Amino acid sequence: MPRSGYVSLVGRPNAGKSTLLNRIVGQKVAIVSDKPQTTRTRIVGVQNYPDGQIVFVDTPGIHRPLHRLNVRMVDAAVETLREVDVVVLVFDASTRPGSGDAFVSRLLQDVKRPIVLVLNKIDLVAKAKLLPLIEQVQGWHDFASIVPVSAETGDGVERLEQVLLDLMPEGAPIHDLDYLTDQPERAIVAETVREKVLMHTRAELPFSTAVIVDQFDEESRERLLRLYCTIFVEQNSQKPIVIGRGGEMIKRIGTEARQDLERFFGTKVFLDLRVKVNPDWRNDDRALDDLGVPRTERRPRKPRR
Ligand SMILES: Nc1nc2c(ncn2[C@@H]2O[C@H](COP(=O)(O)OP(=O)(O)OP(=O)(O)O)[C@@H](O)[C@H]2O)c(=O)[nH]1
Ligand SMILES: [Mg+2]
Repeated sequence: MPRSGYVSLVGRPNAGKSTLLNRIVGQKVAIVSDKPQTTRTRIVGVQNYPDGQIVFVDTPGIHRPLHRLNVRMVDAAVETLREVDVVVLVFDASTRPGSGDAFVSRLLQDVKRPIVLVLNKIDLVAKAKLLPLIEQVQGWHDFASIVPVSAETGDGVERLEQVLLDLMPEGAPIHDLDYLTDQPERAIVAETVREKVLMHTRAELPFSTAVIVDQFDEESRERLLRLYCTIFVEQNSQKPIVIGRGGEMIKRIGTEARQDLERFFGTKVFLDLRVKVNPDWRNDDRALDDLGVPRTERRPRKPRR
């Protein structure tokens, strides 16, 4: 009998969940950055095997939410815990476990499904440190398995996939064999632009940036795909940073995003970017709806003094 099922990738921001998803499905379906809180919604990526199919669900990093955006993000991650066959907890093995990890472990206490712990970024960890780390994390939970990997180099990832496949229930494939992701083309475009903004900016800007596709021009798609996007920032002072001296930064963001999109769509792309200020969009439910971040009932917590 073939096997098939759902696996969610959860963990702290920056642990490497999206890198792992991309590595497993062999394509870039989720953007990646060295800034925390990169992923803002759930992202599905499907991988087929000779003996089954796994539907992977990448999720936003679990953190203390201070804006409505972040409440929606964390809830999107937590909700998957009840909906999947196996939970993969991704831990950055190059960092020391902290209070955030304790919080995530507590969340997992109520999970009835098997939980596999992935120790990621082992390319950054000295071999001698790995065994003591494994002994330490064993105390967190009764894990179905603990698998060290490097999502970056691919080391250990095939072994992880075999472990997960063995935990999947019997069943026919959930999706057609050529189905890769649930991300609409517009989301791929907006996220690609956002990735380049994240890559080239620092401090608060990565967190206060959002991208919307104003126009996705199908008409001459075979020859030239015309895309028009707006990059939102929260403050007037952030606009010149994204535009850069003499428009240098926005040009760079545009060129890099266009190159990625041409590769993804397999066609020439014209990409028009503009920058607008939208104060406090992270707490504006309408703006969040427009951005496709799913709604939730919870309210953000007060900042800790
Ligand atoms: N050296 C090394 N770096 C890694 C590895 N996996 C991910 N990274 C890097 O870690 C950073 C975060 O990776 P992401 O995949 O965006 O992390 P994430 O868990 O999806 O983060 P959020 O979406 O913010 O929750 C990026 O700079 C990656 O290149 C790894 O195995 N080794
Ligand atoms: Mg991510």
